Amino acid sequence: MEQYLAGRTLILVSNREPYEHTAPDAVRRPPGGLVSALDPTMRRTHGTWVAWGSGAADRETADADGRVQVPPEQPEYTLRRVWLDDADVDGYYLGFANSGLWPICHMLLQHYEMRSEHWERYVDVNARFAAAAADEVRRAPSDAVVWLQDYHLAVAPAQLREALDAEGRSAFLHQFWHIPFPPPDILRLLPTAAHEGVLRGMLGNDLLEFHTDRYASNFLDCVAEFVPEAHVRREDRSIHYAGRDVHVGAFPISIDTELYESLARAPEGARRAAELRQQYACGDRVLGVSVDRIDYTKGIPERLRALDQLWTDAPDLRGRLTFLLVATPSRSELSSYQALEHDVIAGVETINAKFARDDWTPIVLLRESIDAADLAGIYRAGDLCLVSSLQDGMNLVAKEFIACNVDEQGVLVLSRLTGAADEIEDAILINPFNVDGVVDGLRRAIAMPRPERRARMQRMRAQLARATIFDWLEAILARVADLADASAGRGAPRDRSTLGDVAPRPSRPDIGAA
Ligand code: ADQ
Repeated sequence: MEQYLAGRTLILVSNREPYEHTAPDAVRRPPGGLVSALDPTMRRTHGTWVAWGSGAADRETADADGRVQVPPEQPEYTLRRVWLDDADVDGYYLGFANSGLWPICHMLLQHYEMRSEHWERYVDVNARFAAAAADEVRRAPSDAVVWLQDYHLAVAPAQLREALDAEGRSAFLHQFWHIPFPPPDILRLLPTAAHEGVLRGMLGNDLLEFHTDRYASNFLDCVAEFVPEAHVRREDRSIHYAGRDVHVGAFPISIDTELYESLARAPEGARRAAELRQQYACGDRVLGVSVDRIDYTKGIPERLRALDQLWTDAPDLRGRLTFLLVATPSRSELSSYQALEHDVIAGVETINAKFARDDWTPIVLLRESIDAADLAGIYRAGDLCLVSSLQDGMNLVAKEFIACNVDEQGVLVLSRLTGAADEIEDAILINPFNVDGVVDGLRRAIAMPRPERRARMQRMRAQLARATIFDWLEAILARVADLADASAGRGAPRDRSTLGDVAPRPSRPDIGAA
């Protein structure tokens, strides 16, 4: 991975930090694939990670500039913390990012709430991230590559660019957008200052990375419509803006496939899978699973409606199909998320009251956070996994299920409104808004003969093994190297076929065509 940086200093900027001090001598590592994939790269390249210092003991463990060396037990890179107070968290994080941009980008307008003061706070907090990143660029021992993450930081790239330009400094700026990007008619529902501000902010980057071609095209369409002075070139997916070229590409994110597979095969995962199968899937009984944060984008009430309909239409599945629903509370500070959690619990209770028998409960609800080994066992045990997102940038659960399905008997029933559906070819695709279609998809999954299950799962596993999170990272860093070399006059861009060799991909998504 390091070869792509060619001696440049990597500065990562994200909302969440990779190490949170809960006490002076206690560190929490947030779960999640992104931190696990990027932390080793940071350790090897000794760069800097700029993020919100959210831990109770973060201030006392950092210096006056908010800097602390991590990992604490063996320091290898710098974590630069940005401090937010409660009003910042309310306005920037819970407000504009999660009540404004999140529902707009997922096109779920009934959840959209806009307050001018949230937008103002968002711009202000982004400026603080940008100032911290600019300071790290100044301190960097070599040319800097700044990699921003996600929708929390849409405005920061332009703010950072402006700060660097004012000092005559340059750095390569790029951003990965983890959620969908909406078409112009949806983005325009943000007030003019906000939708133009988001676009102009993102145009501060040299390269913008989305999961799919669709999101990349939506972004180009929005720029063409709302930023009149930008010149959009769809043929090579670039934008000429403010005297620079901004490149746009599709880079579908993935998971550490080998890690999930080894967890599913390890004694703990295998034991958990065997227990679940013994309890719920003996003989002709069937176990369905799902795993999500409780978020309205994930389509959990829609999933419950489909299950209700399935057990209503197919009495033979009562007592036969058990559904293990793992649904962990998230963003509980927001009342809409609390209400959703309440609805999910009530929905499960209603279905269970309607169909349960003395020896059978239709839906088993697990609301806690599950550790990785346990999760791998749950995925391994599932005869089917139902992903019913109403919109989802990628959806890593679909990929985790495939990686853990080492017995090759599981069927993936996948919403066609996820980024994953553009990539995974052997899932049963459903539209979560269409209850009958979901019921039909579930019935097909349950009835699918074993040889077909195996053949589909084998193809999905082979495809996933060629497109892991490390391939994703490598594809992005290779593209960054090409563009940064070209703009520094270090020669022609790398041969695209080389990039293909480094990071082979399934055929449909484009890994950032030039
Ligand atoms: P999320 O919306 O969080 O991510 P997703 O991609 O499904 O959605 O990732 C969720 C992660 O949380 C998975 O790794 C899953 O295993 C884990 N998880 C969920 N419930 C859990 C539980 N109870 N216990 C333990 N782990 C649990 C955003 C976008 C996605 C995009 C990712 C990555 O919304 O579309 O795929 O970022 O870019």
